[in-house]
Amino acid sequence: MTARKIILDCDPGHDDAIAIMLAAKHPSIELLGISIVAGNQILDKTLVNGLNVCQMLNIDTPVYAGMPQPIMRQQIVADNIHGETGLDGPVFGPLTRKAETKHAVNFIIDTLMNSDGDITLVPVGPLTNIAVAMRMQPKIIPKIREIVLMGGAYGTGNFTPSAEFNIFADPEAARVVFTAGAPLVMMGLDLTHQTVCTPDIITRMEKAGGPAGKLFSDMMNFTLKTQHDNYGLAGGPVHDATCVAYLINPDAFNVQPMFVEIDVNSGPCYGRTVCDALGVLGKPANTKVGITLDTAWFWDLVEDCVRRYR
Ligand SMILES: [Ca+2]
Repeated sequence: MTARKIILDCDPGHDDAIAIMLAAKHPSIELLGISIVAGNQILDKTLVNGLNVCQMLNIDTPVYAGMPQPIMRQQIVADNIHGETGLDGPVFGPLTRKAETKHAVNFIIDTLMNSDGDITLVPVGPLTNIAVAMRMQPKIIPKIREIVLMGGAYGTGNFTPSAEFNIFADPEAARVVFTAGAPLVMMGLDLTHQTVCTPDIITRMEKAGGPAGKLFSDMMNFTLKTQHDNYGLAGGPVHDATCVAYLINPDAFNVQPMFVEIDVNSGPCYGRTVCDALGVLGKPANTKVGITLDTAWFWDLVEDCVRRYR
């Protein structure tokens, strides 16, 4: 089997770091680059976090800095969940790892334009980088094999009652991406909340050992508290890692094709992913929406990837 070529577009972020962990080492994935966007924190911080994770785990994948601001709305961050740095918990050594000089949007455009249509985009933060790339060079759109994103929900949101953070942080960008016509897979909160990382999981990854086991534990012990305090959850879901897991084994997931559109009106549903689960609109489905995953398989996969770092 040839490895699936992906660009991981992220805003690290605790669960982003675990997505990086999976994508960089699993043999089914060829990680072409990591593009960073503002989201969980401002870009200066998410970039440093991405570089810190790569440095600590000896991941030599190129890292690119992208959009520092959403397209239209005023910037928001998720410091309630991810802390002041955007990746509170672990202690990193002095950072020597540097980002590439090329802008992330140009990296995405050039990589897709030079490809044979075999590259999958995996955006797990606000969709700003992807939307700007699509607007700057629309010819990339037919080149995209698939977009497997973390964001949204068909049920309730987590940043407003209607909206999930990644989409709410840049609804206009999400609108661009969801109307582009590229094949979409959406891992929303309904699915990602099935990956709540409870203390027994943290202990398991700690025991798996190595730098990734320690990083996993230092990170997830932090979100254990913030997710509980904010949402009453028994631990931090590792939302973003589900997208990489899906690409490794889509058979471990149940997805339902739906017509999904993004509410960009300035009311209480701003940033909502409106999912036509019952097909009442009669419009063709544009998105495969994640419903359930095999959680036992998922944690085995995470442990397997943790063990690959020594
Ligand atoms: Ca993220």
